[in-house]
Amino acid sequence: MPQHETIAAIATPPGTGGIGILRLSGEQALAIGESLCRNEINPGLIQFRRFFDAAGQLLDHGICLYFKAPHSFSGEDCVEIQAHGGPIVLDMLLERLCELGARLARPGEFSERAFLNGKLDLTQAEAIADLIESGSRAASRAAIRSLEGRFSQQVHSLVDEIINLRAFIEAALDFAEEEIDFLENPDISRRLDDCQQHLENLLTQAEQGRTLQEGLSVSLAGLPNAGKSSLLNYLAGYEAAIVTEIAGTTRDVLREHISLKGIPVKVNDTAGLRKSSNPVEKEGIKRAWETMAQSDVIIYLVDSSKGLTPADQEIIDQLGDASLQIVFSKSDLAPVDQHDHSESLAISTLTGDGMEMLIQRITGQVSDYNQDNQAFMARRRHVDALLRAQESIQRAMHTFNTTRSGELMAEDLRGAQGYLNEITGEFTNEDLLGKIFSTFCIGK
Ligand SMILES: Nc1nc2c(ncn2[C@@H]2O[C@H](COP(=O)(O)OP(=O)(O)OP(=O)(O)O)[C@@H](O)[C@H]2O)c(=O)[nH]1
Ligand SMILES: [Mg+2]
Repeated sequence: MPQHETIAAIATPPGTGGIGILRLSGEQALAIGESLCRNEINPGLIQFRRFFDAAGQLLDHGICLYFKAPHSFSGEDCVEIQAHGGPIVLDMLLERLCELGARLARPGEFSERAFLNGKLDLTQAEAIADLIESGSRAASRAAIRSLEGRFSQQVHSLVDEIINLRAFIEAALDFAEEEIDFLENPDISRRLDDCQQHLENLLTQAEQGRTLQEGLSVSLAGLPNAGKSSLLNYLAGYEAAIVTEIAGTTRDVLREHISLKGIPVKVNDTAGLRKSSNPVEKEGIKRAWETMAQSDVIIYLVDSSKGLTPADQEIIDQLGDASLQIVFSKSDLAPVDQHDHSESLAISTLTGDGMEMLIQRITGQVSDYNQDNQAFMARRRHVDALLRAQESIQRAMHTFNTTRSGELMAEDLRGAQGYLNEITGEFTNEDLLGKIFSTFCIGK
């Protein structure tokens, strides 16, 4: 990785604003910044400077900050130039920085350098992007906790636990004759159990963090005319979907990103489920099933005025999953106590009846967790790595309970450790880094 190049970017978003910020990072940052100003820039000071083009013509004036390595975001020499926030003036300044020897930064390159220089680990770098892009307050709070290192600390303490256990088992291998005695030690079983338990807790938290990052995916399902599109519109707060009294109105899956109690939620309105010979409707129903299969929560709407019909029951049986919530719609048309499904909820998009409760149920798990100030941001990649680590620990436990081969156990523990290290980035390849940082914004 040629880190000797000095990179430059406009760090503020495109468009006009009071202030626009340019950043430089690398060995030549100070020299380039000083050439732009035709003046000194000193560390630890906020200095007013004029910015000039190659011909010595004034382009703008503003403030310069110099962060001397390693005391900067990227760990390299960094100069920050605060100019006026117009796209043309910022472009001219950036062009001048490039004439002076900087090259345009790739997306996320400042963060990538911060990672490579050990200023941040990988989860923290990812948390910066997640904080910038967070779609809700809960997500934003979780991201800052990850950035502060809460997730990484837990991963590190789990890695330490595994390293200690590995050291114990590998010591037994070094004294092959005594291996049996060592491995008879009940302490190993207890420590494997502890690892497994801690890993499981971390996995639950990471799943929650992933939900906050990606948004909870909720599908609205039911027979035609059950009131799915009306519910989508109610939750979205505008007429996102067409609502008519004609059964089979919705065909395509409609997706709305909303925030419920500070939790990002993706609501999918789907085609009413029924047997149909219309090819368009058939395709819609196929997509409805696919969407349901991929969602975290399915809200199955039953029209209160019709009650739970055999057709409903057939679909519910087919869905048969814990993430299913049965909700009686149009409660204004039929009193709630007409049906004896005590656990189900009754709502009306007309009167707003039951809506607060429904929102509570949708967000319940995630928000309870978030209220304890426990949640941290996590991504699918982290969850996958934790799952692989869990498999390895389970294999080690199985070996302990069966053949008790120290070598196999040590191998699986080494595997688990590797997967956990992938999360924080101690153990990564360039492809993964490229993939992660390329999704960042330019200037970060
Ligand atoms: N009284 C009453 N009518 C409702 C309520 N919700 C929906 N409706 C009516 O029920 C009919 C069907 O509503 P939709 O929201 O289009 O139902 P859907 O489940 O999306 O139907 P499809 O797209 O055909 O599957 C419309 O005439 C709505 O006005 C409600 O809470 N109360
Ligand atoms: Mg509809």
